[in-house]
Amino acid sequence: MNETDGPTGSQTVADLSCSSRLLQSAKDVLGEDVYLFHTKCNLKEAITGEIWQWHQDFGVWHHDGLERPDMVTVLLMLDEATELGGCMYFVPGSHKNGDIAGTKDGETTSVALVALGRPEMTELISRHGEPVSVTGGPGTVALFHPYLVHGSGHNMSIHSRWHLYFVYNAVSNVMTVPDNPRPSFKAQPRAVPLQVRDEPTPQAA
Ligand SMILES: O=C(O)CCC(=O)C(=O)O
Repeated sequence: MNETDGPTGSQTVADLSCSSRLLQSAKDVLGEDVYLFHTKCNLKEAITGEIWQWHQDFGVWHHDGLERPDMVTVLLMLDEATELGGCMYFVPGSHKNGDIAGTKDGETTSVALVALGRPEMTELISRHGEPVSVTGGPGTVALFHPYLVHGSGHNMSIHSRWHLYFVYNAVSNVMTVPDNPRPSFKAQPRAVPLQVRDEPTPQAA
């Protein structure tokens, strides 16, 4: 979405990805220049929006050729995220476990995941405590580590829950492109550091 010459490109997303509130936060967390590994918008529609099983993100990105989890995901809520509406849940502290073995599941969610099942989650939650819901109004932002265990439930509400995700990678975390790489809109190897570029705030008429 941040590549404005692509079919799903959005100038708004491109501008947001360079705003100080998102980009500088990512740079502060990672302590160096960053670039966008990918962006996406998850449209969890009213009533029909489906679940994302418990999972970590870095396993897939490691297969994309990244050695280190020196990355941060910035979640930006476009709608109100509620528990009834299928908000995200985080298992606090779970990112400290590194890669946790799971089972590949290409059926349950529109994106194939390495899902963590009952034995893994029972052990993890017993150790780390109950998952926390990530709720908030439009404009709320949450940052999370690529090893953080997260998931979300069905949207049972009559309100859609749209989230934007900006995945920033440290420029020093060089991607070794594998033999069969995923398309660059999913796994961007070009590490061009982003510069903070704040757009003027629109004035009320
Ligand atoms: O949008 C959601 O509810 C879950 C998204 C997610 O877990 C992911 O993109 O890795």
